[in-house]
Amino acid sequence: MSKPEFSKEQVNVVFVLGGPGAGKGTQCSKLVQDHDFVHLSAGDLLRAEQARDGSEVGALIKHYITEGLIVPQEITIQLLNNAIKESYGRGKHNFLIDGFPRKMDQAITFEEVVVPSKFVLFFDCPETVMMERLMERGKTSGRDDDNVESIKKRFKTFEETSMPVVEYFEKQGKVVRIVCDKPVDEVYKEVERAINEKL
Ligand code: UP5
Ligand code: MG
Repeated sequence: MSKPEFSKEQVNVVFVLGGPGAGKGTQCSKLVQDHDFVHLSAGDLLRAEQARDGSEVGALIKHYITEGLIVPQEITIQLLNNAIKESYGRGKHNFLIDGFPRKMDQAITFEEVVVPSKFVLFFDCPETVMMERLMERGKTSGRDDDNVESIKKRFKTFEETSMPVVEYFEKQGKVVRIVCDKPVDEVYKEVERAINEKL
């Protein structure tokens, strides 16, 4: 087996997982303001690739996202690897990888090929709360997947495909579970505590 691109000494990777609308992006943005992190949202990278003129995989990405399905790992891992390399070249070492890995194959390949993660922040939030947040955001977000049909599909994929990833890391003792059904700043206090303890 080949070595990962980066070692754990060179790069700190924190995976930020949780259901659609749990608040991953919101909390990562706050962490970036107060700490020396680069925030890489796999969903944002995929949406940017979808919108890029001349992208050969744009239509495929749009289909997967609208259906709430997981885009084939080759595409997402390459986008993440490129983004990490680019930031590392600018002297950055700490990365929040938001919304990834959300399928077992991605978890294993990323750690084999790019870098093993340090730990996982898992945002735990009831579906009713996430649905409310996403429907509200959908009024202005312009996201192809912020509508009831897509949201229900995203919830199903999260339960069936992404929760096994959380359980896989839980067995390794790498997961910090954070309850997210609280105001943003209260959630953030717990997030910061986890970061200060674990990194
Ligand atoms: N909000 C946030 N926190 C709040 C709080 N504590 N109290 C009250 N309101 C709160 O938040 C969502 C909304 O809730 C916002 O309006 C916010 O103000 C409010 P946000 O921080 O955006 O939540 P987040 O968890 O980031 O929700 P998001 O919709 O981005 O999560 P998803 O996981 O669904 O989306 P992502 O962009 O990661 O992925 C989209 C799709 O891309 C996937 O469904 C999949 O098709 C594809 N994908 C892949 O195929 N592979 C990947 O590796 C990643 C994505
Ligand atoms: Mg997000």
